[in-house]
Amino acid sequence: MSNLIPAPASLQRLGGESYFGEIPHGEISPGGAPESYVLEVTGDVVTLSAPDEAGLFYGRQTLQQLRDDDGGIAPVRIEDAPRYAHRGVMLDVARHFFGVAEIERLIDLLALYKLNRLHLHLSDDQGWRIAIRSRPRLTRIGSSSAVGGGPGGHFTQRDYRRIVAYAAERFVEVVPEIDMPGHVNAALSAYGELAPDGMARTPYTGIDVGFSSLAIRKEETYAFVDGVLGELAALTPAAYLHIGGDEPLSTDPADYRFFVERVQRLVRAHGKRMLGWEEVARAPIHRTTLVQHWHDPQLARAAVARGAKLVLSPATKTYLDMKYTRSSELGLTWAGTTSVRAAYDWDPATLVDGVEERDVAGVEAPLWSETISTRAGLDHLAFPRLLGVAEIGWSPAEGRSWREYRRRLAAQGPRLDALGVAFHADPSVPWLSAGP
Ligand code: TNX
Repeated sequence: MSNLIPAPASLQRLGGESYFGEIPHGEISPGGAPESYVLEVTGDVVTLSAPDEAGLFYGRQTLQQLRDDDGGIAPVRIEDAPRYAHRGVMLDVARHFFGVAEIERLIDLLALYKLNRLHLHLSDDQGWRIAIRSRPRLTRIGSSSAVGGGPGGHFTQRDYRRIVAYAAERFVEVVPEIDMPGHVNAALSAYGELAPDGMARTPYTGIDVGFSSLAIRKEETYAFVDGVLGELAALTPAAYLHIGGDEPLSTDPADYRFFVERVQRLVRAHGKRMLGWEEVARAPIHRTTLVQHWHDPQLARAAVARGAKLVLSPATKTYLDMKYTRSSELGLTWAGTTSVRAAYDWDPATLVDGVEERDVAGVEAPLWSETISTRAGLDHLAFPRLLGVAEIGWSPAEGRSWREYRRRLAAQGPRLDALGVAFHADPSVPWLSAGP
């Protein structure tokens, strides 16, 4: 069934009185897919069972979504399971920094819509956002800049652990990204010896990409990368470390392949799997590496040919930083404009020729932050488009249609209002008013 309630085709309505009691925790019962659940509501009782705690959690989320305005839940039976294991959002905290409170609020919203990955883009040309004990200048120097010259900021390791724990309580895994070998101006402002010419860079506050690179043939670079990845691996319970790898426009192609292969070995030596933007498929990647498709169908096919699976983040559909329309105030347009409909009206199994359902680990919506620095800006770009991506990640393709979805999305308006989410009330959706 769908994760935006109610989905008419996929839940079985039962007769009788509504249920007004508490929502139970539910019971673990073996069998069934990970994160799945079965629930039944009658006037007297709710039964909820799942093979794991995540499934119980999602069952409770559904029950909450089923409550009507009077607090009742109409009798129903639901058997529900996610289509993909990876259902994510990425937040770029490097171009503009967002602090712990904003991240925790975002995690709450992810959990409500059954998203289970938060990918944090922790470094870029404009700022380095996570404290690394062995390299104190990364944050002392590298975190003080941001796009447009804002104040910057960073997470202490304690902050990061707190985010990871908060997320885990809501069955969200944090995937940290250190973007390399390009997008490293902030790191080079702190440790000039890592630059190809050995010269420290000045902080960067613009939004161009592709001008920086680590020195690929210096051993010092791998000591640095190993130190950073080691600390991150120790802080991160999730299976994956994201090494970026996008837009290596200032790195020689052979050097790039050498770098990715070497860093992949470091990731694996720290007991993790590698995740990288699609460009990493140019290198001989391992089949346990996940490749994040954003743009180029050929690289997606190259990744699959190497036996790797894909996280689908097509820029034309899932980039939450694209403007809704030409007249939107916030956002970029390099991939075009993305309507609420366009963000929903696609299917992972048919997105890229030569990429089949079995090649897809999941979907992820990236929110790059060149044009946003506030909660309101984040809300506006992410909502409601993120809900569409969440549904694509969870629900089967059969029975999904924009005509039907837009009505269920409309019903989320009052809910988002109640949560204080400053969503974009796009005119293509017949929003319900928030009530009297
Ligand atoms: C491309 S897509 C980037 C980012 C920008 C984004 C803006 C990708 C892996 N890299 O560096 O922030 O476009 O939309």
